[in-house]
Amino acid sequence: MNENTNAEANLREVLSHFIIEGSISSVRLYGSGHIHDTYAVTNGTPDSPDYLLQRINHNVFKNVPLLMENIELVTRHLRQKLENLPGARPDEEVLTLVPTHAQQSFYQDAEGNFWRVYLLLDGTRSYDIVETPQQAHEGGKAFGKFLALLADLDTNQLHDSIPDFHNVESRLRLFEAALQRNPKDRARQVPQEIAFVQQRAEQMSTICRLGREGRLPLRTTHNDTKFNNVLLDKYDKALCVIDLDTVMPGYVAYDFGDAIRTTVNKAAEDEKDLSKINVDFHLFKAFTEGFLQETCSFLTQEEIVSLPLGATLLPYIMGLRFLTDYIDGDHYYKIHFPEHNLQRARAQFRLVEVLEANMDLLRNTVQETATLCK
Ligand code: NDG
Repeated sequence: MNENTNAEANLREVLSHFIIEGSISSVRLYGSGHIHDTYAVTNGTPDSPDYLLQRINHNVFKNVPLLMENIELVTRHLRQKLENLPGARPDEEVLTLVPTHAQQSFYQDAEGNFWRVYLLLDGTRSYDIVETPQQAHEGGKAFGKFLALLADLDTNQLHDSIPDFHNVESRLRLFEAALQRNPKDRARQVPQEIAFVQQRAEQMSTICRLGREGRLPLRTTHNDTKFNNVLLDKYDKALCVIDLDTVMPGYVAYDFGDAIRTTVNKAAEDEKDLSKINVDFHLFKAFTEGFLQETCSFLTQEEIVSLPLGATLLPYIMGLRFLTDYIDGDHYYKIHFPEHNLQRARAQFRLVEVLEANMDLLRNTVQETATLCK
């Protein structure tokens, strides 16, 4: 047996613990995620579904059973809400976990790896780069509706799958600690990036501070609203929000900001040529309109004001996390070449600068859109 057949045999063994219909014809690596190992499982039996198999990264998600409880809770809640919504298609609009024969939502193998299986949604696609305002608008609607449907879920029922995930003050402490350790002696290669982080540390803590003062409510937020976490159908209509691992209590500005980070910039998240990093304001406006259409009935005025702050905060946090991982020796994110995390950090920081330079425009667009839909 060569290595590939061996690997596929292992994956098929893992799949045999789940309630799978039909017979599998292939199992292949899938997607562009930085955290888990994801495989598309193709069914050889007509009219039987395809699946998505994931090996959950338990270095990142330290408590997988609690993580899976969150996902069960959230998918159940979304499904119930959609079942009562005229015209909704719960089977296509919510992820479906496939249980194991022991009726668990995950399987742990002898080596301690955790696995789960979802139904693969046929005929859908996601975009790493947004091409049209219509796509951006649909993405805004999808993430907005996600928040709206979960607005009545008691946040106390959710576990923090990664504590302090978007807490920038905590991220800054981890960064300073990595600088102190400096295990690969990389800190001296990046003085400009370090200065970039430190100059903005205070200002970027605004949302944290407002939250602490009780001026921004904690809600059930997605916390990883990269645009490619929305599945669109063949007409480019948003169907389903995926990657529910980080659904936790958070601030709405986090979801808005992370989605803007990946919607308005037509260059890649790790673009090397920083001159290509730009903000497309048509996409910003279209996303904002879709998002507020679904959320402005329940967002407070202070939350609306916080949205443009989220738009600069999230690329800042991502750049900070990429840079921390680079300094620390690349333990967290999958990298595809040695300086990948540094390149990612630089691209994110460039995006922060472009967004900062256009802050007035972002604020006006958000405010005008909110006024129209109130
Ligand atoms: C991963 C990260 C997310 C980040 C993204 C960058 C986790 C669990 O990569 O935070 O925005 O592309 O760390 N997820 O999805």
